[in-house]
Amino acid sequence: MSAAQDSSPSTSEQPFSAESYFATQPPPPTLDADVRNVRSFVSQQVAVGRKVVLVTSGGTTVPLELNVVRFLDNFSAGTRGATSAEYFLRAGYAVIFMHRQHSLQPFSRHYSHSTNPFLDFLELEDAPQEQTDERTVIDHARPIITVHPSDPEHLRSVLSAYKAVQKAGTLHSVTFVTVNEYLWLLRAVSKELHLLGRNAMYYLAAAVSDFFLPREKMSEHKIQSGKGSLILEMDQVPKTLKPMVDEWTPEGFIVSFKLETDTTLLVPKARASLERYGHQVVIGNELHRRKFEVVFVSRSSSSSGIVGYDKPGFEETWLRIDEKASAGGKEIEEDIINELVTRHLSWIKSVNT
Ligand code: PAZ
Repeated sequence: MSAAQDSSPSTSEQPFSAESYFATQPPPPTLDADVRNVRSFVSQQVAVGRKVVLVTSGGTTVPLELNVVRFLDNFSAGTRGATSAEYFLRAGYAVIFMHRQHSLQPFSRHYSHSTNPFLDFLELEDAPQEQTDERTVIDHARPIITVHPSDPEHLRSVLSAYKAVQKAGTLHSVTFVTVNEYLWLLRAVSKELHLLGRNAMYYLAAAVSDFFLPREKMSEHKIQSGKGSLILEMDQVPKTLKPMVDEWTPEGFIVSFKLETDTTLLVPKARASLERYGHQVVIGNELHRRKFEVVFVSRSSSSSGIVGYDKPGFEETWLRIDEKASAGGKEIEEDIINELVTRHLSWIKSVNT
């Protein structure tokens, strides 16, 4: 039976709340192991008093079948998340990098198959032949591999940052593919980070689907063609910012992203999100300009910050980089992370004032 032909009554005429979602949709089988690893990483960071940021990155999929052949995907290469993770590491944070499997990752992103294929840096050279006596020549036959990067200085600096992070043990990766895996992981990891109180930051750059097919509405087998058009009715993915702020990690410094294709919507939608969920910052970005400009929207310092108590005022800060500078290697994430590190610090200090 296809999803379109499923005649079972909709279980979700009311949109899913986070609570009803987690009560009805199954956790991924790897969740417990993932949580154990995150817990051990977090306790190591707590022991040395390091701040931790959860970076989410890449797009989520929405499978259409239980034996999945087809799925809907969300746009995102994972560039924002992978790049930002490097700057957070440089700023002294430990990073939990929760990313879509096979999307870009910190450090290796510089040598992805499309931007800088690593094999193109490698050359095969004949091994020297060794003559043991007049008649015998040992031909080692295996050519030597030599590395010729186009920009050796760049490779050296990426490699040394990567090795330093490996040695310090400050980067921990967790992967998701589906929106369901993402939601379960987000809740579980946020609860683990709760231990850090204000020392935890959440940088939610993943492109998460707004709609999904609940398990009970999914076809078990591949949806068959030949019966006309496919009509799908999808449910709304529950909003996670509200329970994050209210329950999972009330002390965390939470930064969400808002992607639009119409720039004029960025600020009003970011304000609405802050008003509705009560977190700290929304970073707005327009699809085609996202590498050159973003807008930080937050509650203005004059407002009480208590949602529903008074009408909050908002302030906007635009960060921009020159397109020429970008072509020369400047990354807007460097400025985004500098700004957030400053804001996070003053927010931590504000608890004592
Ligand atoms: O991964 P990428 O660099 O190609 O894109 C980053 C982004 C545009 C997905 C991110 O900056 C973002 O806006 N994430 C939130 C998307 C949203 O749900 O509105």
